[in-house]
Amino acid sequence: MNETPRIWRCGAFTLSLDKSLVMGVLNVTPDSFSDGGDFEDPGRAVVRGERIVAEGGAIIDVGGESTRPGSDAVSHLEELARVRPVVQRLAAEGVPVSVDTRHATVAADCIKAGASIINDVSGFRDPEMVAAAVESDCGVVVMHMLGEPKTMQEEPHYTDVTAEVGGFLLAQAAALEEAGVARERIVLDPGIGFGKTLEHNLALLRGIPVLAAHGYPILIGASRKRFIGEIGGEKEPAARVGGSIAAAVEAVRLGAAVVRVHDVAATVEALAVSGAIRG
Ligand code: PMM
Repeated sequence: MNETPRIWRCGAFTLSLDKSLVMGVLNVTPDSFSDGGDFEDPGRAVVRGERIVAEGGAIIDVGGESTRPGSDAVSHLEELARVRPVVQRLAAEGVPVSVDTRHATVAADCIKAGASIINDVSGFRDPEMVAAAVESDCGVVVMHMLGEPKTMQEEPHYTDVTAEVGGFLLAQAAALEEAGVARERIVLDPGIGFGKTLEHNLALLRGIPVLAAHGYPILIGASRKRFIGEIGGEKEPAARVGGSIAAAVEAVRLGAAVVRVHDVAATVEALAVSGAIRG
């Protein structure tokens, strides 16, 4: 067991983890499950990114490929054309920008355009993604996903979900460190909803303290996800605000360092109050 670093090194930024960080979601896709189509136009996407920061978000996570269950992959060129102008303009404003991609060429080009973090939902399984991280000094988010988005929700099965997901994340982190990515650049994410049932998601959230005890900061992305609708009964993802805030507050209380959310202002306010109560 290791001491968790109190900082996250992300390119030019050294983010303090003494307080939890909110990462705001900016999907520049036509088909993401809760905000698909809203920010396809780069100008509107940049305005949304600026709003994330104004509302207290510490990081803007820009994604150009929907990874919702059943979604089709887009071409790397198409993905890059969506994200690059947005990354470039927001990074130029001096904000930490992360690029949510599974593709090394997209990651490398976005780093050149000013991104500070690679957020890889396939957990750096591709050696070229590892190389893209090694060749830069960006932060990395290593996320667990069972298989591929197209099929991941087809009867996902684990013998011990927390042990298996934790084992994968720790092995990937060790491989990244071995390749030359400093520990202080690495954040782990159990991948809520990525090949997981409601029970799997709850087990992973309850298991945050066990994963955090290994010494890497933890990121949780539960915002608006299907399991929140399953519990609360809300079918419309954008209306799952209460459940999303509850998940973010609980995740931080259990030890998450970063939460990835759509409803930035409400989450920042909730975390300020829950943090004050905890002292
Ligand atoms: N979830 C989505 C996309 N990217 N990245 C990380 N690190 N963790 C997540 O949980 C995650 C992610 C899917 O949600 P969206 O369609 O609302 O972006």
